[in-house]
Amino acid sequence: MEPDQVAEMDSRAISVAVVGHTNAGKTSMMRTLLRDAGFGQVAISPGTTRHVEGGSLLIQGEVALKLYDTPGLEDSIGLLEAIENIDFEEGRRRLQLFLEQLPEDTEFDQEAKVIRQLLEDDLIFYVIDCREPVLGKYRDELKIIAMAAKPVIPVLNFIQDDLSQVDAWKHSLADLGLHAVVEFDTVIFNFEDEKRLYQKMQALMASYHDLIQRLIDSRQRQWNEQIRAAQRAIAELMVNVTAYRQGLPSKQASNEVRDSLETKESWENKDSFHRLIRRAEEQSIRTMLNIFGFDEKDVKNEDLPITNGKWELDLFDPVNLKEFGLDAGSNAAKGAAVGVGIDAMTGGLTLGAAAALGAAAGFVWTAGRRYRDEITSKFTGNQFICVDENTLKVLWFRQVVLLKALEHRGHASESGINVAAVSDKKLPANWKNWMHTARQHPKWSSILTQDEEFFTREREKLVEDIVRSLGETGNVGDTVNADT
Ligand SMILES: Nc1nc2c(ncn2[C@@H]2O[C@H](COP(=O)(O)OP(=O)(O)O)[C@@H](O)[C@H]2O)c(=O)[nH]1
Ligand SMILES: [Mg+2]
Repeated sequence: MEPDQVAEMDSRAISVAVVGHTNAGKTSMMRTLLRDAGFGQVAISPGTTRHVEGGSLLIQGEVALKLYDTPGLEDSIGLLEAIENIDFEEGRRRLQLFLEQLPEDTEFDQEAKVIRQLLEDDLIFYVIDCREPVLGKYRDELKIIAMAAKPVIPVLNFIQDDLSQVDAWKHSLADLGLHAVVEFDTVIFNFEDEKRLYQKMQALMASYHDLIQRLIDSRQRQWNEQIRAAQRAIAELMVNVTAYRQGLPSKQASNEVRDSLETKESWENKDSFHRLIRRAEEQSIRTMLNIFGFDEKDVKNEDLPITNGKWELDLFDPVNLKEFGLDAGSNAAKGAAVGVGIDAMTGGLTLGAAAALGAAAGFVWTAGRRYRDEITSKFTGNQFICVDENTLKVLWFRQVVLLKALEHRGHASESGINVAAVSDKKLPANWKNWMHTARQHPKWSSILTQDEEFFTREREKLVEDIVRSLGETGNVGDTVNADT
């Protein structure tokens, strides 16, 4: 870019007036753009926002965009009449005169605040509830807004609603010379829609091109980082839980556990075992909510704000298996306790085979160091309790659908996290390998402790493999069916 052009580029923050009819979703839009569920007040009743309230979008700590939420325009027909009574042609001056001549006890108290904001700000977002037909009152609102002579971006809200009339609105807006329309549902969030909003700004405000580009880049970076951090949280959880095991003191005790698992009697450590795994899941959920900036106050220990079917279920509730289309298998058929299995698989070998390997190796452990505990345990009679594979699958699906739900949750959303039915019940292609690898490395689990063997290159590789598959598929997986 030429130096003289640089001089023309504006790097001041852009101020935006968010205006529109009452209940169109102005405050909701603020919340979603600011990623702040606590901004302002949102309600179905009119006149919830009575004052102008502002919030900022930052690029590396510096304000790039100032957004001003305004009270709703209620009586736009009366307001337009009052403004048109002012004998002055040019729009902006007319609005100024209207404000100057306003009596103390005016009925247009709220509207005056909006008009002041229209005159002050650089750009206007006109928020539309597009479930509404294009009525005269909206045309009147737009006439008033046009007098401010600022670029206007009509924002079509409630686009996901069955009643929405997106095309009719676009048509009418085009009639009024407004073409830079965006569709932006303030409750169901879509990052690409937000990006399009900034791109429309860029098209309308050439002198701010670079600043807006930096804003787009910064938001994109932040979004990518959030997704990646959430994917890592899932991968870490899976490795931690899969690798986790509890030793059983003696062969006799383990036989008792095996019996009790198969007869559904309670095994005395079962509750604490379940608690540990549940806690790991809850921590991961909390981490993900935090990553996406959702309110910590909604997250109580056993009362996660996750509703609809499977999410109200405890991780170990057998109903999960059906919800996720998993085969309950032989354990459930026997009425065995859910969620715990005896690790008879020692690095993919049965205990008998591991013992044979140990014997064949003549206790030379270099070839199978990681089997040492298991092989030793065979001789000393120890066995291990671990999380059974069905529970691992349930854990995986729950995390994956949670991530999808959070990616599309606007900060104006008032309902619990709505997790739609899992359409794709496929596991990632490498699922078996991953689980197998994690099982072989009990020290990779941070469920209870982290020792020096925790942060190994091999573990990191496994975590990154899982992250990659979460990023690649965009859905739950490719080729392996959950039931296999
Ligand atoms: N389903 C849905 N509800 C929305 C949407 N935008 C706003 N709402 C709800 O509509 C009501 C009014 O929203 P609010 O942001 O207070 O409107 P304002 O008066 O323009 O500030 C609130 O109950 C919001 O939760 C949307 O895009 N979809
Ligand atoms: Mg409001």
